[in-house]
Amino acid sequence: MKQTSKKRALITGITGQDGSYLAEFLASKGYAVFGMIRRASNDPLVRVSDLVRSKKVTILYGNLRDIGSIDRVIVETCPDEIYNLAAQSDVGISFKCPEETTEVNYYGVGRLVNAAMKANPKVRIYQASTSEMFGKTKPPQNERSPFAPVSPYGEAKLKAHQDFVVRYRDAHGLFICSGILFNHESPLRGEHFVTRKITLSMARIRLGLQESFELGNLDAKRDWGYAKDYVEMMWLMLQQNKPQDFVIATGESHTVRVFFLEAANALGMHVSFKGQGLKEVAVDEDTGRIILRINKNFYRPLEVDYLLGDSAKARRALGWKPKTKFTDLVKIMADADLNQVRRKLT
Ligand code: NAP
Ligand code: F7E
Repeated sequence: MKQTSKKRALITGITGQDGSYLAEFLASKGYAVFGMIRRASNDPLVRVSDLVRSKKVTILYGNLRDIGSIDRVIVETCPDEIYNLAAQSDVGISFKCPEETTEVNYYGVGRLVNAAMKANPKVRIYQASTSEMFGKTKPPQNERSPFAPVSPYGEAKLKAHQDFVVRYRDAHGLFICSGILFNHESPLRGEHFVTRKITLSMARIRLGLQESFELGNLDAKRDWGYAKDYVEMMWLMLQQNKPQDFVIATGESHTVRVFFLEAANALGMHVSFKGQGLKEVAVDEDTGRIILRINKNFYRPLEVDYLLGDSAKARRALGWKPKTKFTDLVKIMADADLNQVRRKLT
């Protein structure tokens, strides 16, 4: 009987939130999974699942800033599919480090795509594009909406989408797709993103380990989904007959303020807001203590006010349906942080 060899998938950014979930998903589909990581001064695998830490995923050192390392990783892994999740993904930081952001999120994509295409013109590539490319565009946003990014992060991602996804598909017949994903969160989310900052801080306040914390703009609206639900769509995009771009979103949008209130609710806390503008605070009704203050340093020089995705195309073509409701997502994150903080106490 003819042995069918395993499909080979290379994930860049495997140490991040999506990389970890995607590695688990692809391994469950029977793929040989390879992950590219960059050198760090401490354990780069702290945030990821046991599977990524286990020998079931092959880890290789490489950096999107280093063409030699990318060439070597591609030669050593011979991937059928590449998922480019590596990025400087923090929008706020992109205003402070625009050059690093452009270097990784734009030029890095070009290095990877060129190296991959040279090694195997039939390779299939997923590019992690983003709702930040819509920026100031009026909601709801879909694949036909104009792009209007306001941050160096959004700009670099948009240029990568235009130059290395759309143009390479047209000019070279490359199988490359952009997943235009709206915000997606989980217990593996980096601690500086607003959702995880809220659930982690609130869990610590609830257990008496922290008095208060600070946020910036409470009125920005985001379409927040559950990261674990989103990674399957990355894979499905690469299984289609034709490469195409898809918006993936829940179609529901909430303010940061509502996320905070929902997290308090999930942790059994009673909170209320008092005051206005930079003087606004949130008070824990049970203790009378101020637990949240506004700090203007957490505001961005330019803000994306309102993101709300229309994923009708993905619903039709990929059968996409978000499985996890907003309140369940907040509960999953709040419970995970409460348990994690409790575990550290014992
Ligand atoms: P994340 O947790 O911040 O992970 C980013 C990954 O990129 C990390 O593994 C990081 O490695 C790696 N990386 C950064 N610079 C690199 C470089 N120069 N060379 C190689 N690797 C590098 O991000 P995520 O939330 O999982 O998001 C995954 C991708 O989707 C990103 O491209 C992001 O821009 C995009 N995206 C995310 C969302 C969202 O809501 N999560 C929405 C739309 C698009 P270290 O661990 O060493 O830092
Ligand atoms: O901010 C506001 C902030 O940093 C959300 C990345 O994954 O999703 C993410 O980008 C909102 C913004 O995510 C704080 O001003 C208030 O309006 O959690 P965030 P993001 O900027 O939406 C997109 C789709 C990506 O592609 C990105 O890679 O929350 N906000 N106070 C705050 N944000 C942070 N981080 N910290 C605060 O204290």
